[in-house]
Amino acid sequence: MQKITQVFKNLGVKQHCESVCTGLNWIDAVGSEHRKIVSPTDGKKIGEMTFAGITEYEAILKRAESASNFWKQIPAPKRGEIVRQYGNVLRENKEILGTLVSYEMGKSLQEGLGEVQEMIDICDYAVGLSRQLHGLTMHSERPGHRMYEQWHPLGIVGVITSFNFPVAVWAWNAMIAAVCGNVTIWKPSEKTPFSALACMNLMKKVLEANQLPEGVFTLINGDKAIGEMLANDKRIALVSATGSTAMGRSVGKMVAERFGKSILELGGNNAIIVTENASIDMALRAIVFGAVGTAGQRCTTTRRLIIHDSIYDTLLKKIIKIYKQLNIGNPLDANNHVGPLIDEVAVGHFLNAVEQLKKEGGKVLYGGKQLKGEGYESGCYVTPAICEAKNTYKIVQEETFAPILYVMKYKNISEAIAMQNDVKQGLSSAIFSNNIQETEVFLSSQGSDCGIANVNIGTSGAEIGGAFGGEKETGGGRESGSDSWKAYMRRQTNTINYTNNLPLAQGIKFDF
Ligand code: UN1
Repeated sequence: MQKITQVFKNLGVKQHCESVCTGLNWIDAVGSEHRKIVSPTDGKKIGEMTFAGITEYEAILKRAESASNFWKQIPAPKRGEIVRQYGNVLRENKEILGTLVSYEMGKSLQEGLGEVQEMIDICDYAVGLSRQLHGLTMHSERPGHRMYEQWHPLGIVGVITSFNFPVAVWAWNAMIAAVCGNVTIWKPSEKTPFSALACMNLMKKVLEANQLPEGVFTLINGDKAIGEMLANDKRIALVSATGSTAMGRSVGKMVAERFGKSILELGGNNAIIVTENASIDMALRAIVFGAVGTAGQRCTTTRRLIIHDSIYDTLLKKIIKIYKQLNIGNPLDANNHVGPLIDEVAVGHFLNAVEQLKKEGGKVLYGGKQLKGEGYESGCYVTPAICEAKNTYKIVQEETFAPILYVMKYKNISEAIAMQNDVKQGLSSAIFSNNIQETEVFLSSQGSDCGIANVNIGTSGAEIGGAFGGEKETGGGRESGSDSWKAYMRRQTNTINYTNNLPLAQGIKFDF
């Protein structure tokens, strides 16, 4: 516990926050709510956080509006310089920020550090991007005319993030949005407000050193009501929301109603296909990390395993053997592989899913229980489950945010791909095979229908350089790398006439 207290101190995070953070200075909270935040790691109180209401929201919006006018006029490479400095601050504080993430959220320290590394990576990416916000030039059909397109900032971007990646997903959005000339207002999960506060405290160092105005990056700790304010607010040009499909459906509707833009990164129901031509040892590592990493609480978690019937029994035996060796416990202890679920409500969902699976005719092959006793006082620890199931079961069709791996058999590759695609979600997918015909079919237009399709790599742990997101009920948005930045800007087509005539396009005659 001593170590955690020191972490808070070093990050400048007060464990009793009575005002709302705006990146640089604080706004006093008027009549707002205090929330007790508890760590799933040990069940102990982390601290108390003030959650913003409409008064603080309006104050923050005003700051963001005036910062937006300033920030969009700063040249993009200079905006990149601010992001570069933030990346360096993160490098210096990787260990302590990773520790706080691990303690507050419950993911293993390795994964907490990995999450901060993901922030550093996106900073590097955004710095380079700040000199590459390219538009195209086109040939005009009219003589003496030039056509090109340019990309302008949107203004204010709202970022709603989930508890499972309490810091990295904000960075994917905020760093790209920043080099694109936008200011951001971040509403983190109400379950992990302290990690968010720590990110903003680190940002404060950069804002102060560069004498930037209030409001370029802001944080508003609050609950659903604040998310709805962002979604309904015409002043917010883009809302990027990560979370459940139910949340995305509601946010998406509100934003669409006012013709705002949205990026939705929602639920996944990701499968790995293991064919008879797979390297089993490689597949094993990917399956186990994909299914139990972050205690099954990644949107990219491996939830379904589709195994060729000729290797089904052998592979399952090996997976169960590894599950038996997994150490479950305090995520800050480097010996443990699996930490807790975020809270006891999540444990309830886990246990209910296992029960429902049994009712539908499925079989629990391993795990599926809540852990009790010494080290498990928070009530949030479970043994990851391996369950024999059919893809058509109602429970298999749903995303349960917990470590449950549904295993099923297939006979031919087209059947396996059809099973992989036969869910509502479309985020991540993978095939393990050394047979090029199988892997190419999987990647073809007849193959996986997901936003991410991997070969001999698991479903989770995507790198920031690619566009991240998925199809169907995953929401269709793309964040992070590739050309995802385009969603954070508005495109303008410019046609310039450098002659003394005014010819009309499409050859239209209009003489008088
Ligand atoms: C998420 O779970 O919302 O691909 C994001 C991964 C991580 C990001 C997951 N890089 O597993």
